[in-house]
Amino acid sequence: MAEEEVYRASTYAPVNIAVIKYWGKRDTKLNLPTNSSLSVTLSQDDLRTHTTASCSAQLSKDTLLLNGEGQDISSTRTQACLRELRSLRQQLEAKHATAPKLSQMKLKIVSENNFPTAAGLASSAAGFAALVRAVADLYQLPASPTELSRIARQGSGSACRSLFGGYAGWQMGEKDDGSDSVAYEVAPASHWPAMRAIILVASAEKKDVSSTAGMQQTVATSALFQHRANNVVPKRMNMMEKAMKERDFETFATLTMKDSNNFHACCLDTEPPIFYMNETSRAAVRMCEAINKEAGRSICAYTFDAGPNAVVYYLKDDESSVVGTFKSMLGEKTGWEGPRGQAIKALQK
Ligand code: 2P0
Repeated sequence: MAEEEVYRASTYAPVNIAVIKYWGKRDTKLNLPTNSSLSVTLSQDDLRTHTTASCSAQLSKDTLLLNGEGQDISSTRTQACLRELRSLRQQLEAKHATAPKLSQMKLKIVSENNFPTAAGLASSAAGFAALVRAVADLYQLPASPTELSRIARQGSGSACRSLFGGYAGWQMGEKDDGSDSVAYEVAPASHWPAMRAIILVASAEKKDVSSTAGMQQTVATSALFQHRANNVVPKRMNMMEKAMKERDFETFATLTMKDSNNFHACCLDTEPPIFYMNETSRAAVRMCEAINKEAGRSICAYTFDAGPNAVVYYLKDDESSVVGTFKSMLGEKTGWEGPRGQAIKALQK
């Protein structure tokens, strides 16, 4: 009988690491940012969330399971995503009288991350992107990745970029309702197959200041941040997009490192100051600088998010110079910790 039928859809969404960072909201409810951003999506084989969404008339409440543990689904962010998706499904059901009334059924969402929690990677980006696409697939919504990115952004800002593979941008938009604050594809992963990344795990501990709280402290107190949002990032967006499209690694590397440093300078300029990088992170910066100096050009680029772990981008041909040097440093036990030989390679093809 139709009432007992279980409807189900599964999908993957990758982790993305920003090279022009999102930091600051102009609307905290809708996660509307104060500047646009750009990211590189890590390979789905390495770092991704797998999510299955199902619904049936038998379910009595919405549930969300992450890595086998029940999660609080009542948060306003998750509720905003589910409300939008149900509303789109209702519109579809109104148009097609024979479509089953999935919008009236409760949802069961089951997610698994394939990367170790110890990596200290923000999983909210891949998590919300996978959740939104799994439910959209379940509801058979004719929604484009752009439309889904508008919904995922309400779960977590950076999640909108994980709806696209490869090189993705998030345009800040201008409208108060957020309808133009969406992600877009700059280039697919296949555009630059030599790109590689390694994640150096400096600490697996939870960060002191969450991104959500930290960025609003910065917005409220840092004059440097105003300069970043108004003057620095808009210029870098164009330059970085061009570097990605032209596969210009040196420009990509220079801008990636400069933007990471500019973001962390704004954190330091916040009252009270926010320290995400630690002594081990700074050792990675020095190591990249030394590798680039030795090569006579930028062959690796570090970037740090709201935590001490480094993501280092490099090209396949420079693997031995970059990874080899880091491996020898890691072998000396300089404070790096983490699974899989203390460093996680991502973007392996
Ligand atoms: C980014 N980060 O662009 C930047 C760089 C951290 C540093 O996006 O409040 O978890 O959920 O919108 O997306 C982390 O912030 O914040 C982040 P919310 P989110 O990737």
